[in-house]
Formats: sequence, C-alpha cells, structure tokens
Amino acid sequence: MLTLEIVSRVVTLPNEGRLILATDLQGNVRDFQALERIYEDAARKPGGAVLVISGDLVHGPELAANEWPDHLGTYYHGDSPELIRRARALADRHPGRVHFLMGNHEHAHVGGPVVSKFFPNEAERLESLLGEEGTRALRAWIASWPFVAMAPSAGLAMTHAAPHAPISSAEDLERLALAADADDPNDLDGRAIMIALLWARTTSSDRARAFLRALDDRLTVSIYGHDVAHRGFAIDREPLLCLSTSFGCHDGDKLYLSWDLSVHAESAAHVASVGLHPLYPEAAKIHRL
Ligand SMILES: [Mn+2]
Repeated sequence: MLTLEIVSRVVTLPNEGRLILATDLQGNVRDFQALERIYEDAARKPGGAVLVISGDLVHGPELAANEWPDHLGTYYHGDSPELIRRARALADRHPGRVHFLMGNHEHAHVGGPVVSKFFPNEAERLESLLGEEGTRALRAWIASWPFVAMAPSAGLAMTHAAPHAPISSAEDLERLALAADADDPNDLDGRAIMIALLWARTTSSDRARAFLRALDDRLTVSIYGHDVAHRGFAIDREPLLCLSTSFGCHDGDKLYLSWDLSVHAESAAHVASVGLHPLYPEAAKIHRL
C-alpha cells in the first residue's frame, strides 16, 4: 500500500520552556500517570512544556505478583492497550507538544525484528489484544513517530538507544525505510543504521560526538534509554547519559529529566546533576537513605 503521509524522523524542540523527558515505560500505566501529572503541571506554567518519551512505551510483563523476579524492580502488570489510549489522549490534549520516539519494541509493529521479552513475539501479543482495527490504528500511529528529538538551544539529543548509528546528516535518518526493502536485498547500510539506532546499549565518545555533530553542531549531550540503569541513570562516558524512568527499576530509583530549554547543557554530568528528578519523590527519600 502506498501512503503519501509526510513524516519527519527528527523533531526539533523549541528553544525555551521546559523539557520533560522519560524513557521505557513498557506498558506501566501507573508510571505513565505519574508522568502525565508532572508534564501537565509543567505545561500550565509560564513558558509551557514539551514532553518526550524516548521509545518502548509498549510491551510489559503480565506476571502474577508471586512470579515477579526482584531484578525487574517494583511490581506492575503491563497494560499496553490502556497505555496507548492514554498516550494518544495526552498527545491530543497538547498538539505538537508531546513526542513519542520509536523504540525497538515499537519498530517490531512496523517491519522491525521480532522482540521477545515476556512473550515470544511481543508485537503479536499486543496486536492480539488490540484486534484488527486497533492494530491498524497502532501501526499507522507508530509509523509516524520520529527517531530523534533534539533541542539545539539546550544542546540535547534524545534517542531510544545509544547514539551509535553511523550517520552524516539528519537526511540519513529521513531516508530510512522502516521495513527491510524486499525490492532491495542489498540495503544493508539502511538496516545497519536502524539496528544501531534502536538497539545499541552504548557507544564510544567519538562515535556519539559524530552522531551529535551530524544532526546539529550545537548538540553536546546524548540522552537515551533502552538499557536499564538500576539507580535511574548511568554515564558510561561523556557525552552519554542513559536514563531509566520506569522499566526494571524500583519506584525510589525511577528518574525523569526536567530541563529549561534555554539553558545549554555542558556535559552529561551537568545534565545528571541539575536535571534528573525522582518520579516518586516520597519513595526516593526512603529508598535512597
Ligand atoms: Mn529498547
């Protein structure tokens, strides 16, 4: 089927107001509701706010409490259909201000590799819950999601996974096909970029800086999720900041970023020391004693 909808894979955020950034909800409705409150409070303040959720919104565990392993953090029952409904409603309430980036779990619905985490085929499980019409709507929505959000004024680039993809410009991202092209079995470069973009757990400083430079030479820090940082964040090396807002963490360790978009970030350490906040401040006080 030929669609002529114009999508952009790189979204540029405004140069003022507040950025709220969260990662990897994986079907956790309660954590999403906590974020909704944080974002909508910020959006009501002078200057307003934008929200970025950097992929893997969907596909959570459906385990009973007594089957739950401790390494998955605080217990929850994944409910991706409900999370999708809430996410769309939030985006509709704040047109152009709420951005969902594609993660490897979303990519699995629109031509990407199968993901198995709690089910052998997570996309198939969710699509069976959504039914035919719900599946069509989800696929069409996800196909329009960007890969990258950037705030040049703040120096921040946001992606699902670590910025390992070898790109030389934003155009390289705009050109990428979601599904491997059946007419072009030799499109290995395109596929390699997609895999790096959505699956890399870390990268070198040089490679990260090349990725940032390719997008905009004002970018200084790369923020992403995909991997679990059990204490809420990890800085492997500059300019990399891995952030965990939900999946795999205990409530007291879950962090989100709140950043004034008119302030230019100097380094990942600067962003971590000034911009990270607990999703559940009360739990953080007890847990971090
Ligand atoms: Mn992921």
